[in-house]
Amino acid sequence: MLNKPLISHLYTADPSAHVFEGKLYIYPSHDRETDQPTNDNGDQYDMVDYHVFSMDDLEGEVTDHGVALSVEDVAWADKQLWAPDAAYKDGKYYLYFPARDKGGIFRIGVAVSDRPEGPFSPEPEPMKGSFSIDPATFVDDDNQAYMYFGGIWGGQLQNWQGDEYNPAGSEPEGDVPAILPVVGKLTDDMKEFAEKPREIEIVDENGELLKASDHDRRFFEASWMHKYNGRYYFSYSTGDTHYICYATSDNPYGPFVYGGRILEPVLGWTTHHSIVEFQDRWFLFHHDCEISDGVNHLRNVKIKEIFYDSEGNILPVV
Ligand code: FUB
Repeated sequence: MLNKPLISHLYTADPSAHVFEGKLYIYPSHDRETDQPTNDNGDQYDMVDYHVFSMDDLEGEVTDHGVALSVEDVAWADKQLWAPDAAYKDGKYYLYFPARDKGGIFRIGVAVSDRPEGPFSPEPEPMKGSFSIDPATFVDDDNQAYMYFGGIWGGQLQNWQGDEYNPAGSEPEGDVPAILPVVGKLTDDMKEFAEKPREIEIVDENGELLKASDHDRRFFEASWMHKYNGRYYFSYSTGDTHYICYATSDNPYGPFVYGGRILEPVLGWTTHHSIVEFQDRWFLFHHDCEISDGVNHLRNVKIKEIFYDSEGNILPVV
């Protein structure tokens, strides 16, 4: 299963992988053909539902559990079910997903199930205080959950550099600090933020915030959080330079020190991933556009094994 398209009967992308009940569960976006125009707004990413997939082990079959949530079942959402994530806490499974609301603004919703594969019942409103895209929910060893999120350009994070949505917002250029991703602690019932989401700092080896001009390293979208040997690893996509990078901290709020690249550019514009430990090995789930021969919005999920050195640095995927 390593390095090959994992699913070929549907287009799938943005895979969030988790181990639940001893199996690997994959929560990807479900790409589809569309008449929407291709632009920096991401209109071509015109998805309407999610399927959940599972694997008993890496060599076995991939089971498609069917539609777990549809946009037509989400009262507040208009369109564009983008990159989701899932979490388990206290006997329930939660699916977190971004979508444009009826006013065209990306918000983040939550849906609940008794089973990891769903179906998931959505809450009638988006999470209060949510904005932008790409939720990644991380449940720490003390059972406290956090959501990391945000994405610039089509993900609208540049429109939220203040408390209000500013349609004129744009990505800064030059020596000023880059736009930062956001984290918020979740409530015990996993349905709301327990605090106002705050920015997380990504700094270089001198402790300086990464600069807006540093497109090879600055955050663009695709947050993911995992823990390895007690350290917090925040990984993300650099968007227009197409890298998956990571930064580490001893605190879930950061600051995170830039650590390097995990994945070089793949076929297709977007790159988006998750990192999970399964059966004592570590895996990167990501996507490219192999099956569609390079159509940016028709992607397929792949798995690669990753390794750490003795100091906990993630070795670049070859
Ligand atoms: O799948 C739609 C968007 O493309 C995701 O939300 C981004 O991370 C990018 O992969």
